[in-house]
Amino acid sequence: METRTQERTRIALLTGNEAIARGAYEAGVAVATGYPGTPSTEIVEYLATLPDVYVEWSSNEKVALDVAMGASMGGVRALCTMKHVGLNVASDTFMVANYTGVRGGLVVVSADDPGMHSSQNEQDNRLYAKFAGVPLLEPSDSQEAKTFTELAFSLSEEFDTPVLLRTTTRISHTRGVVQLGDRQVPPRRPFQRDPAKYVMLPAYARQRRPRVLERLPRLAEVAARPEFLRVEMRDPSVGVVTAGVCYTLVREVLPEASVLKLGMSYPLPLDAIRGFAAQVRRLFVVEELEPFLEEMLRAAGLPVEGKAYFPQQGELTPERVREGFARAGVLPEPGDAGRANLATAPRPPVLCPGCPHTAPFLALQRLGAVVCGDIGCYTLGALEPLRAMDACLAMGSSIGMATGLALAGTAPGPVVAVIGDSTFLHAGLPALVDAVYKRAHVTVVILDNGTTAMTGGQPHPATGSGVRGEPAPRVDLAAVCRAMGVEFVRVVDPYDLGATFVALEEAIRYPGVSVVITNRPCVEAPVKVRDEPFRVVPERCTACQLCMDLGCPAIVWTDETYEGRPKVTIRLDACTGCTLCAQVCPADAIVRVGPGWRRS
Ligand SMILES: Cc1ncc(C[n+]2csc(CCOP(=O)(O)OP(=O)(O)O)c2C)c(N)n1
Repeated sequence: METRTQERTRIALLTGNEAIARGAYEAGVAVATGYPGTPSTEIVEYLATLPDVYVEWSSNEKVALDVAMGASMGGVRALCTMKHVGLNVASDTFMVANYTGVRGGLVVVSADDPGMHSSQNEQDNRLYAKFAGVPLLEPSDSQEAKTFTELAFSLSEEFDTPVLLRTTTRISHTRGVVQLGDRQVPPRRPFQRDPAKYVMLPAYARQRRPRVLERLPRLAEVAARPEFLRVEMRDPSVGVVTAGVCYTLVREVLPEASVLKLGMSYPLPLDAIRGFAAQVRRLFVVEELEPFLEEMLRAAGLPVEGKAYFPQQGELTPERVREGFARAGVLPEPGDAGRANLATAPRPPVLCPGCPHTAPFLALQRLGAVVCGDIGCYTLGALEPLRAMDACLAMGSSIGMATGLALAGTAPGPVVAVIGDSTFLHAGLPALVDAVYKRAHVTVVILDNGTTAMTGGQPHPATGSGVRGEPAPRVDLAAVCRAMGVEFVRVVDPYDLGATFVALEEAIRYPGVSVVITNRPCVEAPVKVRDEPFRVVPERCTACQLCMDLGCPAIVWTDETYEGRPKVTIRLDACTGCTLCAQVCPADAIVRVGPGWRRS
């Protein structure tokens, strides 16, 4: 028996992401894969701090799911994590893995982002569970995040199916108390040849499809088990069916209401819900994004109310839930006093001081390029003052879009694709092959900052290190481009503005696919880059404001003027000493701070 002290240490404050990692660890997961993406990233990062688990950042989500699927076929438990849009990339595998089923338990985590805090859309991945016919678990707090992850592995093996565990930003990033347990590794089931199960030829796939359909009613019975379903009967005048983070919102806003909380939101425990509905006078569904539960309940003949009162776009908050119930006549209209004052100073995102992405955008703007961008820190190049991006869709889309735009022949300037190193390896490679094959007249700029900066600095196949910081084989981006048939490949230091400009100018003139790789480490990761900073000599500054065109947040206006225009100064605490502003200053007014200076 454990002592009290030991018991105390077996409780931890974990975010939902950490709790999922811990749940997988305790369930004996052997292989964990993923591609970074907010709000899912910390699952893999936390697992990498634990022993005895193989953990990898894969080059994209489909590869991550394929690796996890292979491990599952090999009879061990596998976890695969991604943000919601990552499941689009992995969906080709996901929509067949549901047919093949698993051998070792396979849990796919989709961390969704209602409200688009850090995403290009807010798609509701609960729909993927229904689309694929796989069970969908939705934790409401960190403890459930851990428990449901463990249960998901057992369910996966019991029902021979991948399980989709879906969180949203508030669950992923909120800390809660979690009871820890020991790691228990189930016996490894050796790989078994079984082509009828794993080779999805039409003839075999036709045999597997009925299994997807047959298991759903049995899974619906599981959804009614107490570990997943909680019925809280209180005031019978209002009954709310809900799941995930919405459960906590409902409890806060309507503490007296009766609530049916789903842990498994697909397939639904319809009998239990019918029983609940029969006991309440009005039946509501409170859910974020799509009317997923609402439509299924209405199709089951239940008189349910939902999206008529609660918005389909954005995150729900206590205020939005309160307003919805007020519109529905359940709560009084909130007066202004009841409204939270959430006004905060606007802080638009900007590239960091010294960001190596700055110079190529400045050059492309001056060259009049039409820029198809991609997703990463560098997407901020679309904003003032750089304004050097004309389109951006999804990860890896830049090169294909540029090819199409060049084919259209209507662009008012040279067509350029700009893509980060991680994004290039994620989904840029096939598009570059395609551009070469089409003989497209496009320039591809690969912004190689040696990391996946946008999501916090994860390694990728061209960084030379693995998820735990260990040395790893390093893909040579220039060699890859040449091997794909690109004849014009230049590598340039983006801190050298002149060389960057010349390389891009020549690349644009080249009559075919040209690649310019700008190579300079990110100033924040894997180590903070801080060189001696620069200062402005006020008497030399002519307020030409060319340095302001860099959009560097370390350069700020002063009250001093020259011919009526404000002069600038540099915040020494923010300057990284990248030299770009000194390079653009025509008055030589920007100089190193000089001897005697020490960074505090
Ligand atoms: C399909 C998909 N997966 C993951 C993400 C999250 N994400 C956005 S940008 C990015 C990669 C950024 O790295 P890189 O291309 O190297 O550019 P950097 O931020 O370093 O400039 C990731 C992982 C996403 N938006 N879409």
